[in-house]
Amino acid sequence: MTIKIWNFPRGARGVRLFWQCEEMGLAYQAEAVSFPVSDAYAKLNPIGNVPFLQDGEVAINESVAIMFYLAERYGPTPLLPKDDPVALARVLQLTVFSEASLGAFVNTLLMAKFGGATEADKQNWSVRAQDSRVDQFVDYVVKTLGDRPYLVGSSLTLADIAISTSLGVWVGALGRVLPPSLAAYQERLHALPTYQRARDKQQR
Ligand SMILES: N[C@@H](CCC(=O)N[C@@H](CS)C(=O)NCC(=O)O)C(=O)O
Repeated sequence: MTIKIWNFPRGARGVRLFWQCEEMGLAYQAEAVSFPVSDAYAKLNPIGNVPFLQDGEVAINESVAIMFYLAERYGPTPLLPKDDPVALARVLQLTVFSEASLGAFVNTLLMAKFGGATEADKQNWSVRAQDSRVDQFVDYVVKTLGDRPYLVGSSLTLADIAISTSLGVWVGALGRVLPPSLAAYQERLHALPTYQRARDKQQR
């Protein structure tokens, strides 16, 4: 049985999953999805987005759900520390926050930037409100990280993989600039061999 992870050629959230597999030593296959998606892909994943995972009879979307699935199905893993309830709760909270708050708001900003018909659309009240909310979210990550190397405890967790990916989309697709402590954090994470192998799996 092979874990298959479907992703767009430049889909950051698919790399998030490749990275987790690399960390956990899981074999996986990266499957390319073209945009707009084919009818065949829409049959597999009717919502038509990426990433999407197939693992035997399991077929799911939502990258954070896939992260928890992989950790639960193939763990235990230090990425999801279960012995310490405080650390476990924080990892769960920050990993969900990476998409439910940060990633979701960044996605709507992307829609406004690339889909807004007029400058007024691209800068409407909702866009401005979400932009400033994302600034608050980023500031929250700065405060949560403090001067520590990882968001929770003393080693990499799902929270780092998840949040670093959403920050990468904010910077890469929206051209925002990370505060210095997060820029250094991102640089450290991107130097990890597991991240580099994941990024190299990415179809360009
Ligand atoms: N919350 C979802 C977001 C997925 C998402 O927005 N994926 C992007 C690519 S990174 C995408 O497929 N965009 C096109 C679309 O949603 O149709 C997740 O974490 O999987």
